Amino acid sequence: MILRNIIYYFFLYKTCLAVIRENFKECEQSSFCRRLRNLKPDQSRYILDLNNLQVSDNFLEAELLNKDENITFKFVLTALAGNIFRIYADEISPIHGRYRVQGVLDGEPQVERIKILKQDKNEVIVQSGDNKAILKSEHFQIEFYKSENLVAVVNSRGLFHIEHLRMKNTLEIKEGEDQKEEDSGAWEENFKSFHDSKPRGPEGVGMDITFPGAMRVYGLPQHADRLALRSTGPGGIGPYRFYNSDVFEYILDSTMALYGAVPVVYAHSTSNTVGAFWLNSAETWVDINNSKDQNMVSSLVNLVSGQSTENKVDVHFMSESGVVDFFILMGPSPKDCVQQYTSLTGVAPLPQYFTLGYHQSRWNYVTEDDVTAVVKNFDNYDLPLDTMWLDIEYTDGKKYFVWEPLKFGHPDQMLKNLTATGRHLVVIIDPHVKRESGYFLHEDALANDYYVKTKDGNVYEGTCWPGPSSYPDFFNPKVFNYYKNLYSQLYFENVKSDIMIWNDMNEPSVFNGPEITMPKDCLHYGGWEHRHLHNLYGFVYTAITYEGLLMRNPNKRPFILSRSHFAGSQRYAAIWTGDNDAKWEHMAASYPMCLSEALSGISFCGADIGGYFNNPDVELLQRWYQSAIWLPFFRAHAHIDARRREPFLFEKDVRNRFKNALVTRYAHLPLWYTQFYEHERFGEPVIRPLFYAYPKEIGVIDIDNQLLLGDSVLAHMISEPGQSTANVYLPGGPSTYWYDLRTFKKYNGNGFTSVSVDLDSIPVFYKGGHIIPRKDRSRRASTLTHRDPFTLYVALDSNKSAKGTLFIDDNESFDYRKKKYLYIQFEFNTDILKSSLIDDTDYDTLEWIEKIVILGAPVDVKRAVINSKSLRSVELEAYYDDSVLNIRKPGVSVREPFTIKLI
Ligand code: NBV
Repeated sequence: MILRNIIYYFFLYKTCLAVIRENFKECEQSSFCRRLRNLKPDQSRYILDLNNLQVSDNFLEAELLNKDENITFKFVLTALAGNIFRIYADEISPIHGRYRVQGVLDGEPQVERIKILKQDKNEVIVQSGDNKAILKSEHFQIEFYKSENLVAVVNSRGLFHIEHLRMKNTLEIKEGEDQKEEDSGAWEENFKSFHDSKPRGPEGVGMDITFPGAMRVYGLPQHADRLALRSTGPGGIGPYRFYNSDVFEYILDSTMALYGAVPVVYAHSTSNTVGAFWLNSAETWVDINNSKDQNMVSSLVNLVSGQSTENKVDVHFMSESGVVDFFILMGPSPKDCVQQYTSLTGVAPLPQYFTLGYHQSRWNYVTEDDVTAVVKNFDNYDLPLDTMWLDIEYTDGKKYFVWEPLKFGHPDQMLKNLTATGRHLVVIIDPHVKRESGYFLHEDALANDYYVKTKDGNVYEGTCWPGPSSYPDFFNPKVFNYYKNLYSQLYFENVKSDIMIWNDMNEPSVFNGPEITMPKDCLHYGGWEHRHLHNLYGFVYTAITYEGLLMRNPNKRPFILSRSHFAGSQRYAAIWTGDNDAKWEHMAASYPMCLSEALSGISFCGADIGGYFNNPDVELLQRWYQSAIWLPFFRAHAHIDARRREPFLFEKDVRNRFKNALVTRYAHLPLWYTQFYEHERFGEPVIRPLFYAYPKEIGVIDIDNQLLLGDSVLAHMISEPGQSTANVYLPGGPSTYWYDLRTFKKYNGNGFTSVSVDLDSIPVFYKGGHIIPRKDRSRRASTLTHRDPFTLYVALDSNKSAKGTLFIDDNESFDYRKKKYLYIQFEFNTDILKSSLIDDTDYDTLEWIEKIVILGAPVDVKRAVINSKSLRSVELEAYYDDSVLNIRKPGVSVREPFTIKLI
């Protein structure tokens, strides 16, 4: 049976069939989703009892009565720092406590003062800063106002619901449940299984929120969908699902669950943005209803009757279990909302510099010699490369932490060879454990009771790559501690701080489990069922890896790539878009998918270049490299059956195009690095959709084939073969300048603009008003560029001015947190370029400024004069290349403030 499952799964992977849709549930097959989704709107069953309100400095508490069932719940509204409200609802003295998500918030959020403006039995008005919440007793509704404008209404359609064991209505529905739910724990079964015989469920929770005035809603990664979320039904595409799953060759334009879950939405109009974060780790479905979406029945009816509908978006969250813990991010801009969200769930710590370079992976580089040969070929053809990756075949029979002895018998030597040329190594570690006697991990787990259990209390056994496997219960603090230690022991001993980690299959993937994962009635630490915390399993696993790598070397910034993720994963890992396909559409999906993650806190995102399954044609592969250099995580990866496609394998002109893409990426690494530093410091995404930076511009709300790196670079993906022109949207209005990176030709931000394209590159623009720091000397690896000088690209705006920043430190340690860094500001006005240090810090670097390139430069400049403390006053050569002004060799250290005057 087990063997049959492995063969079946392997066969699927081998033959590259598209995802089997039937393996994964629709809402109708998830009984709680069906129940919550079928609630009749506008019949709120709840009353907020405002007669017995308890008010403190920061929150108010009241009882919430389900009047149909006569059950009361506890309700709390808290004001949080930075324009956030938190809504919490739970049972009062429950038989079994409900699961509360642990470890996702980056510490306890800071609270903010509230003031009660009005209070009677029907209504309470709460003020916090310029935000107001009006709580209405009847129908239980909360209206949220930003500066007197209504921006969100919680329970606007009366779909708020907390299922309760004692609810007769829910129990009636339960009797009609189909058997589908059984494999993931029919309630009846469940009732008997839990510690004592008292029943536990149903315990679904649902909440609806309406955003009046909203034109679009974004967020909710991970889905292979467009950036702007679509209306989901009824009768439409079905709700967006969160149930972290191993879906290979996933379908596009789909609301199906993928590997990660970040339940945050941003509702946006050209005058306001507001967000909502639903903190729940159980299976969750989200319905969207955009009043202006032509698929929606209501807007069609209005269209026919000639009425125009108001803009508004309704969102309905439905989870299988847990408490109601819901945050309203009051905006009012997209930037404010994202910063509010990252203030709750945290930011990514600055990654090591090399992790922003190029990563070369495939399943698998088969021997140590293979690894060496690939690197050598990169060198032979002068192609930059920072990191080699080893997939599962490097392990001894899929026993993680053990090297395959024949093909990978000298890992320390292999690593030394790599580091000698400035390269790095990442190896895969998956969470399933091979059930083989003698395997230390399995023996330890059995001896110490570390595994997840079945509902009957036996060790749970599933099937994964090694065959029969069990799954450590990472929620158990003992397991957490044991496992993190593995990273400083065992084979990592000799090669202590240099191997970084890739965590895969951590949804967790179980080949023979329901929906290719663990049954929902499996038991975890504390008696929680898998259903309660499924979406957190991969998150906790990466937290362990992060701590393990830190233990191994506390002063080296860990790098982890994780497939499964949840809100807050940015604190531990980069992610990627999983097993995509070598198709144009899959490449196109990489921009909206990573943009959606970036808005949801996870900036460090990429897609397998070339497509994981199948073989891309040469044009697609070129375009893929050209667009991927503008995504934060830059890795080529391929399935075991895909043909080798490393850039050096191609003929000269194609190879040169790969090289150009790689060199362009490497030239911009100082900018990427600075952006990541600023992400950590300010909580803004590293890559951004256009609406984020131009919230008032209506034309950008659906654009997701373009992205912004920080606020200075705009990239437009070429996602069709044979394209010779591109319709690029240049935002900002006529007085905004955009300089084409290929020609430095200046364009105005007049919206859609046709530009010509050839095979050599995709359209990329620098925004006028920005200074972009680059390292233009091409090297084999980023590590070898650390002493190289900078070139500053000064792209002038219509006022002849520009600004930019540059962050410099040792590129790998945490010393930047001890003031060992330089954070430099460059500013150009009319004819003077000035540098200054933003913070009172220092870092002893040899880097210097080699050249200044001014786009949109003043005419007739003859020369320039630099002034700095050590140089005093030195005359510099200035010359034009067409309209571009170059200043040669300022020769000043980046550490030293300077001014350069054009004469
Ligand atoms: O470890 C093998 C693969 C890996 O190459 C891929 O990137 C992951 O997404 N892994 C999934 C397991 C099986 C894939 C068919």
